[in-house]
Amino acid sequence: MIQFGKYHLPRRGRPLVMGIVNLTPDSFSGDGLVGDVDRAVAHARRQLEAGADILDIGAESTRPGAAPTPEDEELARLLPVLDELAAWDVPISVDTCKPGVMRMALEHGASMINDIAGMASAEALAAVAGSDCAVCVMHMQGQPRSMQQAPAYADVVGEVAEWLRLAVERCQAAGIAADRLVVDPGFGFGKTLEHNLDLFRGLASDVWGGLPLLVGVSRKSMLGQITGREVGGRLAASVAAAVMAAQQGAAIVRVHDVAETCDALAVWSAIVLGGKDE
Ligand code: YH5
Repeated sequence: MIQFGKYHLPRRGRPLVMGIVNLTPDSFSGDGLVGDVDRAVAHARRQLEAGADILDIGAESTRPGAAPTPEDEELARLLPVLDELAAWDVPISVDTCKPGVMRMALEHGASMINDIAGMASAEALAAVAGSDCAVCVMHMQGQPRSMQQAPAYADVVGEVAEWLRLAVERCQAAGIAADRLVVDPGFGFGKTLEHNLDLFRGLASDVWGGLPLLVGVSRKSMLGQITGREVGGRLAASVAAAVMAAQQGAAIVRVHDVAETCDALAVWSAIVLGGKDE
C-alpha cells in the first residue's frame, strides 16, 4: 500500500492512474486551465469520473524554457481549485517545488506533494515531514529554463537511480516513511530522447530501491519525436506508453487522457494479471 494522507491505495495490480489538472497558462500542451476555477473543477470532475485514482494539480510552469512562477501567483491559481477538490473522495496531489506552497497545499487538504525538484531543500523536507501525505521525488538534471540545452549522462539509469536513492535517504532521515514515498525518473526533465528511452527500458530493473515508480510521459515531446506528431495528436502514443509503463512495473501513471488510459490498462491487466490483479 501507499499512504496518501487519509487514503491508502494498493501498489500492486494495474498502475494507479493520476489525472493531470494543469492550472498554468501552458496551453501549448493543450491542457492549460489558468484563471478559470469552474472550468478547472469541471475538468477535474471529468478526470475523476473517467476513472482517475489520484488527481494531480499544478500551477507552476515547468515546461522546458519556462521562467519560475512567483509564489503568490502559484497560490492564487492553486488554492481556489484545491479547496473544491479536497472535499471529494479522492487523493489530491499538488505539483510544486516551493516549500511555502507545499505547506499551504497540505493545510488545504492535499494528500500528496509531487516535487519535480526532488525535495532538494531542508525547507521542502520540513514542509511535508510532519504530515502523512505521500511524496513523489522526481529527478531533473538542471533547471526548467535550460534543462534541455545539453543533457548529458555517462549512464543515465545508474545516475538517475543513484540521485533518487540519495533523495529518498534525505526524505527518510527527515521522517518520511517508505510507505509515503514514490520515485520518478522525470521523463523529459533534462533528458534527450535516447536518455528517456534508456530510462523507460530501465524501469523494470532493480535499481529503484523497491519503491513505487511514477511514470509521466503523457503527450510529452519524446512521443512527438517518435511519432512526428504535434501535441494534440499524441493520444495513441501516450496510451501505448502507459501500457508499456504498466508492463515495466510502474505503480502510477500520470496522464492527461484518463478514460482512454483506463481502458487500455484494463486490457493489459486482463491479459497479464488475469483475474489475479496482482
Ligand atoms: C512528471 O513526469 N511532468 S509537468 C510537456 C508536454 C506535455 C506534458 C510537450 N510534472 C511530470 O506534464 N510530475 C510534469 O508536451 C510531473 N512526473 C511528475 N511526478 C510536464 C508535463 C508535460 C510537458
